[in-house]
Formats: sequence, structure tokens, C-alpha cells
Amino acid sequence: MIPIITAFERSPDRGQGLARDMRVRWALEEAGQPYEVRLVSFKAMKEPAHVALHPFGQIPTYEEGDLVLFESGAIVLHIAERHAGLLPDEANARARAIAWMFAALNTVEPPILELVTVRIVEGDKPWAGERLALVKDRIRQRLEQLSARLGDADWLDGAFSAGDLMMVHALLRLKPSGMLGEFPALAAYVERGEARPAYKRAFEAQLAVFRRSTETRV
Ligand code: GTB
Repeated sequence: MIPIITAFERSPDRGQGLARDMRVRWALEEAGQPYEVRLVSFKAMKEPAHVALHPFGQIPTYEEGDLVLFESGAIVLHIAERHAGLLPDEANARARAIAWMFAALNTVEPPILELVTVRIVEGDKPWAGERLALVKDRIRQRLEQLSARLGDADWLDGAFSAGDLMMVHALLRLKPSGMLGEFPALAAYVERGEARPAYKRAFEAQLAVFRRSTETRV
């Protein structure tokens, strides 16, 4: 059964692959699984038909027969558990790869998202400058720790896994800030992720959606 995922009809990232459908596309590409995409507008995302799939009215969602999933982490884990290529077979290594998925989502990504909030939502507040400095410090602390653990390895724990997929995608959100450049090992790690053929296929697919959306804009 070919799964259907949802993605932005017009992604606000302008085709940079930063929206979270990219994680799902990438995982499906790594697993060699075909998929279909249903594009949704911001308006449609908040309507009952979509909220029935995603309680928070967001993308991505994943439909496969009777199964409906939301949350990019849960979707990627589901894909990784059912197909080869994203989780090691050995039980302990598999558990560690899953731990890295949680680390990406719960430990590394939150301060990165705070940076987006400070810049976009709170930028006009009188305290925005001070908060920005604090948030950047918190990000640097996480990047230092992550870089120390990665060392000179290609991936976080042996072969590329769903943990790396989630981590690389979380780090990609930092690209516009230039902060990744302060951590050359992490910048190279992200580049290795972006160089994977499966990443490139997923990136091109979401970019094609964005290009079509600009062609049809009236
Ligand atoms: N925890 C959920 C998950 O991981 O799936 C979060 C899902 C989520 O944040 N979805 C966003 C969404 O639907 C799109 S990905 N937003 C619309 C809404 O809430 O109404 C987040 C995102 C949005 C925009 C950019 N960008 O422009 O660069 C990057 C990432």
C-alpha cells in the first residue's frame, strides 16, 4: 500500500526543505518506498477534514491504509521500523539510534526553534536582543556537546540511521543563521546528510512543489 503524506501547498521556506514533510520524504527515500503527497493550504490545515488526521492542524501526516499518523518523529520511526535501511538490526544499536532520534527532537531542536521564535515572532520586542543572545548561547552549548560526541565519525553511532536523519534535519534549520559554521564537524556532518542520494531525491521533490506553486501564483 502506497502511503500518502501531507505537505505545504506553498511552503513558507520557499523550497529550502526545512518543513517537516522533508523528514518523512527523506525516510521514505532511504527505505526505497514510493509515496504520494497531498498538498494542503494553511486554511485547509485548520479545517475538520485535516484536523481529523492531525489534531494540531499541521503537516506532515502519514496515511497508510487504516493507519493515520502525525508527528514527524513518530512517522519516521514507523517507516524505519518497517523497512530496512534506517535502523540497525542489533537490538542495542537499534535502541541507541532511536535515542538519537529523541535527542534530535527533544534536546537539540528546541533551542533552535527558539531562535526562529525570537527572530520572527519577538523581533520587535525591546528585550529581543538580550533574549537572542541567551538563545544563541543555549544553541552553542548543545552544538558543542553534539560536536564533541560526533568527533571525527561520519554518523552519530556507526552507520547512518534515522537518528542521523532527524538530527541533520534539525540542524539544517540553523543554516540561515550561520551558526553551524562555528562547528566545522557539524557543518560537515550536515553536508554528508545533504549529499545522500535519498536526501537529494526528497529535496528535489519538495522543491518541485514549491516551484509549481510559484508558477501558478496569481
Ligand atoms: N512536532 C511536529 C512534527 O514534528 O511533525 C511539528 C509539525 C509542524 O511544526 N508543522 C508545521 C506546520 O504545519 C510545518 S513544519 N505549520 C503550520 C501551522 O502550524 O499552522 C515547521 C516549519 C515551518 C516553516 C518553516 N520555514 O518556513 O522554514 C520550517 C519549518
